[in-house]
Amino acid sequence: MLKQKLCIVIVIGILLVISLGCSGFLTPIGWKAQEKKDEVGDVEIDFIDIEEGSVEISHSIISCKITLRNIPQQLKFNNPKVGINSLEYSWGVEFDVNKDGSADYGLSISHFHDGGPEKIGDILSNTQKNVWKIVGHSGTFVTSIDASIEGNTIVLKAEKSKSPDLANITDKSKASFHTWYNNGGSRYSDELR
Ligand SMILES: [Ca+2]
Ligand SMILES: [Ca+2]
Repeated sequence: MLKQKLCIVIVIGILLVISLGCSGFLTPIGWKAQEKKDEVGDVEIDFIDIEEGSVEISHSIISCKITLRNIPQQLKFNNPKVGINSLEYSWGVEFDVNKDGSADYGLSISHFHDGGPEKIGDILSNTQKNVWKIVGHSGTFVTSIDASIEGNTIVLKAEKSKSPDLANITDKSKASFHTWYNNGGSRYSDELR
């Protein structure tokens, strides 16, 4: 009877060691999260005020989260006071991949005044969702991304298989978070580096 109990204890012990050992192996290689917090209330406009940013990058996906003070259900787009083709809204993450202090790629959702009439709508239906390659002050289109909104958090996801360029963005790339709003009279932005 004592031997049986001892056997059970040993078996449970072995199972525990195996399960703890395996959990380490289950973490995907190269999967490291960068998380940063920003001052709250440093920008007047709540949907521009970054509270927190995080990125998770694996060999197959780049996943970014930007938490704002508030995300309204609807916003105004194509404000007549904003110039046509001017950037009206943007929420995004930039990556410095060669660590020279300037960004090389950006994932963002943004809206440029498209010349259409002023309209009210939700952020996701009225924004383009892209990865840009940044050179100097201009960006060239790389590929499109998936975007969703969970509460006050904007989630941006890029599948690395969609462009060979995306392999350059790794868990060693330095991420910074940016927002932008131009109401035609004032420009608001927040930055978390
Ligand atoms: Ca902030
Ligand atoms: Ca750079």
